[in-house]
This record gives sequence, C-alpha cells and structure tokens, in this order.
Amino acid sequence: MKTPLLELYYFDSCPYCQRVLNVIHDLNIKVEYKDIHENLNDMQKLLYITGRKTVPCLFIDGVPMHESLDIMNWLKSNLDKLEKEKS
Ligand SMILES: N[C@@H](CCC(=O)N[C@@H](CS)C(=O)NCC(=O)O)C(=O)O
Repeated sequence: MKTPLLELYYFDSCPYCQRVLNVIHDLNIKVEYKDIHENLNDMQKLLYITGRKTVPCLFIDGVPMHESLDIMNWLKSNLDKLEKEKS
C-alpha cells in the first residue's frame, strides 16, 4: 500500500509548530516542509484551501489537519503506515 504524502505548513517561531516538528524528528518521519513565512505561494495555498492561515497544518494526501495535538496524535497512531526519513 502506498504511504501517504505528508506536507507540514509551518513557520519556525510558532511554538505549536515546534512541538509537531519535534515529534516528526523523534519518530524520523518523512515530511515535506512548507514554511509559510519563506514562501508566499504556500501561505496563499494554505489560506485558499483551508480558509485559515493558522499553522501547524498537516496535509495528509492533500487533506488538511489543523491543531498540533491532533497532528501529533495522528502521527503517533499511524506511524506504521508512514515513510521514514533516511538517516
Ligand atoms: N491550537 C492551535 C494553535 C495554533 C496557533 O495559534 N498558531 C499560530 C502561530 S503560533 C497561528 O498560526 N496564528 C495565525 C492565525 O491563526 O491566523 C494548535 O495547537 O495548533
């Protein structure tokens, strides 16, 4: 079965993003990163699709999930289905 594509919309100084980034790092999960302060197109895409600029937002195969706690719980619960970062 294909592993889901994960895209994290975030910015560095956001504490909620940092706790999601820590879980991603600790669990060695492969994620594509979209820094909305670095790339205006990513900010606009987030706003267009979700109607909000709030981060963190994890897109799971294109479906957005807000709320850092929900994202962290989802990552931990679905770890066996996720692609790992090469170390
Ligand atoms: N309850 C949310 C809080 C997220 C949050 O407040 N993010 C801030 C940045 S630290 C934000 O994106 N604010 C801009 C906005 O909501 O438009 C979570 O845990 O993910």
